[in-house]
Amino acid sequence: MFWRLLYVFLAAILFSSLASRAAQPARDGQQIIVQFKPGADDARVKDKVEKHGGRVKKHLNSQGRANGKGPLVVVETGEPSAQAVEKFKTDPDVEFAEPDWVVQHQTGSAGQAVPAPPGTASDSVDLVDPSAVANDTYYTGGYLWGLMDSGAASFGTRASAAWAAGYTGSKTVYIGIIDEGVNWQHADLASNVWTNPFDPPDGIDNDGNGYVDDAHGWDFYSGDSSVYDAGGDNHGTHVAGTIAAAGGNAKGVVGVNWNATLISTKFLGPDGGYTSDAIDAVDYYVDLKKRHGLNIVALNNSWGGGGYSQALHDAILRAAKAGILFVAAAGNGDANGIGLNNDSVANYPSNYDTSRGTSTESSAGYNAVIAVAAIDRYGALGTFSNYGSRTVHIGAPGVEILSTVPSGYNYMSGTSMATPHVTGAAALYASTHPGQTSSQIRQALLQSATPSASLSGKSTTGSRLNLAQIIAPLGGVTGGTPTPATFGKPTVSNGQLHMKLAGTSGQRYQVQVSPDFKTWTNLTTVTNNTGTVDVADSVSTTWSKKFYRAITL
Ligand SMILES: [Ca+2]
Ligand SMILES: [Ca+2]
Ligand SMILES: [Ca+2]
Ligand SMILES: [Ca+2]
Repeated sequence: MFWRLLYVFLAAILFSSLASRAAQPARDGQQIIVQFKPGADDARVKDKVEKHGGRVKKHLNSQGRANGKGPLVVVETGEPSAQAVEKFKTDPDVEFAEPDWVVQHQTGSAGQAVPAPPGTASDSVDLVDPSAVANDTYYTGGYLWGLMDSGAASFGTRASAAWAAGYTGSKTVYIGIIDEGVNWQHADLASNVWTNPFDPPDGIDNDGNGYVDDAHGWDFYSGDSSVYDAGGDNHGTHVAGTIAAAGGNAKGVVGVNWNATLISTKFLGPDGGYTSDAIDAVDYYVDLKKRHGLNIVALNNSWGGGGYSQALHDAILRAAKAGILFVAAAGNGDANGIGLNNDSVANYPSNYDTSRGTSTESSAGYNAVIAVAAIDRYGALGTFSNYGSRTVHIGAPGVEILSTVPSGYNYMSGTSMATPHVTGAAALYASTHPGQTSSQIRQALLQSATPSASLSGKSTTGSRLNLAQIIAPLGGVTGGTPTPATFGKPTVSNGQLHMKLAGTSGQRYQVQVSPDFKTWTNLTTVTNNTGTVDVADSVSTTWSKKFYRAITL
């Protein structure tokens, strides 16, 4: 009797803790996930499911099958999932059964007026990036605090320092976005969205991955190939822009990466999404990486909710073994939006750990999960942001983040917005360190982070993301440190472009020019004797844009 009472008491505590998380969503299916043992074939699975009063909704496209695992199945139960799970658990053909948790994206308030796009660049400014970093108008207007570098006091990621050193990402780095869909036609995203070369749109699943014409990814929410559906997908499109909105196109925003290749898997709709669809999404990327060799570096997971899922843990373990990082939002607090301690009550998926295996999938030998808390522009932890000295790894900008949405640009706040800064950092780092393993990339991101009072005792590193620290020290520029933000606005006279270069008096500079921020050519050397010095260049050019930078000699 005593033990029975104790059990009930514990269950009550767990239940109340879970209940204090985000409110239960409408898409609360009476459905469960069942992992069958290897011997069970499809007919046996169907029999067993019907015997327990359920219906096979679908077979997951589990990569586990390749490793000799049995079928992984979503079952519609017609009764509360907890009740159904108990029935299946005791079946000798079943490895494990669990609720198919409904999860939500992790965005807090979005309420903030969007500034008008700061003046469309004039002809002369279009030719020259006055800050010598990025010419995207919301960047030059100072709205993208999360990417900026205003010196030691900056709480942004200082991505601009990496750009100034010439590192702006690469199309050969692939990132998976498991979220709502992404508007792949957005003018500031289109150039960085993946088009599947293995499955042209012809009504046939040419690459045999189970998804017909998955041209830009797959929509697991609706079970179709359109990863963007008009009227929604704000959150997924916003996340995509922070990772890799096109940079240097004199338009809108810029992502941590100016260039990258984004692959969208939609599984969230207005009423959330099922964990089973997230599992299929993870395996979708594992398949692309394993069969086609795509350099998929990380998956962005700005969502969460529900309880532990062994089936999802197994999928993340499979991804980790394929060298794919799993970057996850720490979560946005309780029903009142007050941040919670993930050490006390686990938040999923950010609390998964791939250094630990399960009864069905062995350890990956390292943790591929990076759990991300949100900070604001003053370095404070977002009031909504979850934290955890053992379970949250790093902080990143997540309050008042301006990025792409289907209709243009908008602000959003949440650990959802912090997460893509870290995913973007993994991509940028991978583009500059091509030989590194996922474990090394993760270690580099965490070790180079900057200690922050607000994250001390609230994360394993006690630190915030710092791209100046992780990427800029690579150098790659001989003769000194690039000095961004030192050019004045250009003027044109007598066929010459003139810019004032401000800097240290007496300093000599090598001025370089580039059409794409990648290849730099020496233009001239100048010595700054009076605080500013005039730099001149011909206006005639075959390039559509010109970027300038100055390097101390
Ligand atoms: Ca096709
Ligand atoms: Ca396909
Ligand atoms: Ca769709
Ligand atoms: Ca842009």
